[in-house]
Amino acid sequence: MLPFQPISGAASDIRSLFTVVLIIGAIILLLVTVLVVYSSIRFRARKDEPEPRQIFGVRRLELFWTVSPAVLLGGILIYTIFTMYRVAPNIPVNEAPDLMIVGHQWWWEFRYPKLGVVTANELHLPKGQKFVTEVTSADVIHSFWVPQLGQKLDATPGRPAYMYIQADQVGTYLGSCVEYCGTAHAWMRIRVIVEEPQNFDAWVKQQAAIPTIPTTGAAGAGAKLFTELTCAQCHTIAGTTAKGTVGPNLTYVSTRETIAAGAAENTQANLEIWIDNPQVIKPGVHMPSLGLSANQISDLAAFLEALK
Ligand code: HEC
Ligand SMILES: [Cu+2]
Repeated sequence: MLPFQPISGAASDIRSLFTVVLIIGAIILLLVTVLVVYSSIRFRARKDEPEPRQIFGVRRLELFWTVSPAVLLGGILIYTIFTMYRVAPNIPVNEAPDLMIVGHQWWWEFRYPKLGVVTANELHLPKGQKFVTEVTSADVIHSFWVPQLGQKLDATPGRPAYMYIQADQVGTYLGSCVEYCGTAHAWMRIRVIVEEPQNFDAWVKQQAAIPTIPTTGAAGAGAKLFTELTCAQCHTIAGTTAKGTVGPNLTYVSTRETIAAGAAENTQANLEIWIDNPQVIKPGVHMPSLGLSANQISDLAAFLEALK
């Protein structure tokens, strides 16, 4: 189970707290169950037996079952508070964020302001580096949670929240929006790709560069269509006149494994289905179907495919 396979200090602290509370809870449940079963058999009413002696209160016992839960809960409280400080330490106000996460209906925008990279739905992180992260929303309340990374944080419009994100193990980890935010909430997935620092640097270098925009063939025709049609009103592609910010930045869309926040694999066929009618892949989605011809669709898909 994912929460039991932490890839960060914060996630393992959460796991330890959870495990301790779970074990204590299980022991108490067992104890109470055994006592209830034992008492109901041992002290059951038997035929022809007179009414047993009535007992009204035993001070020692009452003291025991009042004080011991109080002590136990007090201990758990202290342990929880310490864990909270370790998992979510205060971030100095003058620390500028390394990463800005913006929730949108129904996708995630990831900005790296210090690196000049903007991407969507797939978060790249260098192994072992601590990122000051700002989480906010462009519309309604969302919530960012990747169980193996640790802390969950709400994305609230107009009220940025902050946390540290650090991943200590290379690999791909999944998360999702965990605050119901409308029709396609279930398809607001997060894919975290943790890489060795040098691979992350190479990714940044590639993502921050202006792509070569094709001018010939199907891809060239697609590039022209993209800026002429309303696509450009909602999407940004560096190196073109497309500067929209309603939808995900598509500058290097082909380097992503999935499209539409995990709703489909990123293949040419799926891109074509998506451009034709996004509702087929992700019902409710805020991207219109433009009623394009098959040729226009395949040119656009060829263009987007070329962006890598
Ligand atoms: C009214 C705004 C709007 C217009 C116009 C628009 N899109 Fe989108 N597009 C969006 C939104 C919003 C999303 C994110 C949908 C989601 O995942 O929930 C999106 C997602 C996408 C994606 C998937 C990106 C990813 O990383 O998951 C592609 C590809 C795409 N659009 C291509 C196009 C093309 C090509 C056109 C023009 C034919 C176009 N869009 C027109 C709003 C728009
Ligand atoms: Cu949601």
